[in-house]
Amino acid sequence: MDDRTYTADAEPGDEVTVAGWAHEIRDLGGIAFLIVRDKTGKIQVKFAKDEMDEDLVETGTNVTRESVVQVTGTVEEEPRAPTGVEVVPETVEVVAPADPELPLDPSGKVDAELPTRLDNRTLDLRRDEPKAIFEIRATVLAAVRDYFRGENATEINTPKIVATGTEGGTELFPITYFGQEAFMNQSPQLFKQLMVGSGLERVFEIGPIFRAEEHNTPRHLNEATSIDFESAFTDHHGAMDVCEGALKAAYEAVAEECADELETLGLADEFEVPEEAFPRLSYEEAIERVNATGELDEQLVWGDDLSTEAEKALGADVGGHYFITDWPSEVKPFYIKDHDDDESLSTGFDMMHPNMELVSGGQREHRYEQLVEGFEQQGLDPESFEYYTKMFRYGMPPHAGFGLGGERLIMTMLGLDNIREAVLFPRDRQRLSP
Ligand code: ATP
Ligand code: AMO
Repeated sequence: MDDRTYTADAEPGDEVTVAGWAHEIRDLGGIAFLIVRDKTGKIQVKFAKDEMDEDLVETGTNVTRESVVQVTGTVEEEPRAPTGVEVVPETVEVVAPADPELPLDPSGKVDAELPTRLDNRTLDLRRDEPKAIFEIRATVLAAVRDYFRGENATEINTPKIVATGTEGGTELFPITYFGQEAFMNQSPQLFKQLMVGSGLERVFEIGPIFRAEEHNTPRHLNEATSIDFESAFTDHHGAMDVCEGALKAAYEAVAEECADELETLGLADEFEVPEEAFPRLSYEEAIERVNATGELDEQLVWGDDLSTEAEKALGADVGGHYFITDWPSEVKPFYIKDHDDDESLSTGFDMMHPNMELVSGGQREHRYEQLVEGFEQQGLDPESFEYYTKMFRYGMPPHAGFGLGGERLIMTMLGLDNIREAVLFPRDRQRLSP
């Protein structure tokens, strides 16, 4: 099967072997068509009943939909065929027959609810739209990886089974590890920081994060893909520059390489690469602006986190991607550095899409004493983080970085209603398999 021809490459006059799925069988009496679908598209196979071997016609027209078939034959021009060409078959082989009853219709003629689609992802991804989402996702990840490499960052992989959490204790998944308490990692945060103090200096990781989220929502997953970046000798401004660059590189790659997929998703006309610099609003400006919209029942006061409603109101007001900088220190984690001239203000930032938060980041506390003090202030036991803090005693440079939610990036880029559309096999409260 290795020398098979993809349907998209079949040219008139070619002798081909095409392999794929029986997408549709149309019997018009004297003539019947089998539509074979593969990764690249579809091709019509023609059975002229009076002119062809009976067994061949029998096999080609009685195959059940979605069976795997392999057809050899000659490609001929045929203006009435959907792609302008068709295969006149010499052999048809049913390689793997499909049950006549399918749990979901890959032709898309019968709609299926998301849970049914997720239960049958293999069949679901035989449809053009879901397939397009994952082709775009792959393009985005490749573009971001290339962008970071262009920024002289080294790709790393850090442990997902860990001894301590970093992003808040209630969101941890506990596991047992040879009789010891352990957790699924919520973020590569501490490991990526440890690596900026190594000879690598500038690192990135694209990998899973695990969060026992309190809410079951259209934008939270219990296993998500985090795009993390961390660099020595930079501050939060430098991290925001790289963050903005990575996001724009992802959009540019999709615009350049995924025209067909965008067309499939009905986005060909509306897809826009963000060109302008993203506004950087301080937290203070952000809450003033939210309050000025008049959209909230209760005015925000200094120290409040932005609720979902507040994020929506501000997003609508700004109208594109933007940063919120200089958050109150108390709402940011221990590893975020405060401003030197005002300890109540942190260097933490978020990058927002008008509909939701995509990124958190900031400059990190690299000074040992202040770091340990920060643990104590947040009620964390510095001793259980000793593997991390002690490296701050051996020359830890100033550094900054961010974490970008991969699925939220795809979701906002493509206007998906549910983040689960951007994951092959989502993990949520109701879903542990497939
Ligand atoms: P963080 O980066 O702060 O850890 P996040 O990205 O998981 O958080 P968001 O998705 O931006 O958080 O959520 C913003 C706010 O909306 C949070 O305060 C969160 O608790 C709240 N929130 C999210 N989903 C719901 C929900 N279904 N019902 C009520 N509040 C929600
Ligand atoms: P934070 O917790 O804000 O920051 O996570 C960073 C980004 O990851 C995405 N994200 C999620 N996406 C889907 N489902 C979830 N449950 C989920 N949780 C997070 C969001 C979010 O903005 N260590 C810091 C990053 C840093 O400072 O470098 C962190 O994890 O898009």
